[in-house]
Order: sequence, then C-alpha cells, then structure tokens
Amino acid sequence: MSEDRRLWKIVLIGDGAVGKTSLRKRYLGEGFETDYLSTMGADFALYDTKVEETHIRWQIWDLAGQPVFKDVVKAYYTKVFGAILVYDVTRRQTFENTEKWLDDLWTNSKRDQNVPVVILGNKIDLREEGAETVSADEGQKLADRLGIKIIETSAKTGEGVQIAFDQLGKEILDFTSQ
Ligand code: G3D
Ligand code: MG
Repeated sequence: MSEDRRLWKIVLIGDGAVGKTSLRKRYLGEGFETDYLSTMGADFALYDTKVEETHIRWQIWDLAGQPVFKDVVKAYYTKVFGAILVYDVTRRQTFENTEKWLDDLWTNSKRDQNVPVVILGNKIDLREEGAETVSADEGQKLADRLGIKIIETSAKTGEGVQIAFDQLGKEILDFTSQ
C-alpha cells in the first residue's frame, strides 16, 4: 500500500434484500478480500482504486441481516467516510424507508448531516409498470428534495454500479479536502 493511499470506510445501508451485497460483489468483481466479523454479523471488503488522482482503499462494510446489538450498530457507523443507501425499485416500501436510513446514519455516526451519501435505486432490470414500482422520476424528486444524488443500478447487469461508487468517491474527496 503506497504511503499516501487513503483508507475510506464506507457502509452499505438499506432494507433487507434490496441488493446491497450483490452490488458490492458486482463492483468488486473477484479480486477482493473480505473479513467476516462473525461476532458482529457484519463483514468488510478491502478494495484499492483511484478517485481522480488520489489512491484510495475502500473498506466496504456490509451487514448480514439486521443487527441485534446496539454495539454492532455503533461499530458499524463509527468513523464512516461515506455511505451507499440502497432501495429496490420493485418494492415501494424500501424507497419509503430511505429517509429512515439516512436518519440512522446521521444519528449513529454522530456526524449530523455531514456524511457523503449516494442513494441507489437498484434492480432496474426488473422494473415494470405498476403501483409497486418506483419510477426514475420519483427517485429524482426525492434526490432533489434531499440534495443527494440518486443513481439507478442493476447488480445483475452491472448498469450504474461503477458510476455510483465513483460518485461517492468524488463526494468523499471533496468533503475531506474542504
Ligand atoms: P441485501 O444484501 O441487500 O440483503 P442481496 O440483498 O444482495 O442479498 O440481494 C437479495 C436478492 O436480490 C438476491 O436474490 C439477489 O440476487 C437479488 N438481486 C440483487 N440485486 C439485483 C438486481 O439488480 N437485479 C436482480 N434481478 N436481482 C438482484 P436471491 O434470489 O439470491 O435471494
Ligand atoms: Mg446482504
């Protein structure tokens, strides 16, 4: 690891089965290490990349299910540099829960609203017309209201995945160089 490589812890958040683990795997491909923190029910993967000209090492935290212990939540959110918040475009309730996840992030990281976040509307390969479905337009309206970027993705096809992580990287870089 070069000396000036920055270690950035990020967390994946959002309801169960929205595709958090699949997105992480899609982004990382085969070449990543994970450490399973079995006592916590969380694991993290390390991945070296570049954001603009800056060398970074992502430490991507991912929860297996819902944490039971308060300490787990605390450890999960502690010292985060950024977050990827995921909803599933085929399940409206997961979209409606995004603000609850933002609150969790802000409260538990004790950083108020000062955490770079990107929101992902995932599973667009499954999107059909219907009341359950969250449209791109609805996503954009929420993005405008929150002042947070929403990127539509598919962990299955890979669409949007690289863009989403790049976007978060840029936001963290801007934030940390303020
Ligand atoms: P989670 O980590 O948020 O709980 P997972 O979600 O990554 O475990 O994904 C839950 C299920 O959704 C998995 O299916 C996974 O394959 C599927 N999935 C995730 N992202 C996408 C996507 O973009 N498109 C499609 N079509 N499926 C997706 P299983 O059947 O393994 O439970
Ligand atoms: Mg998972």
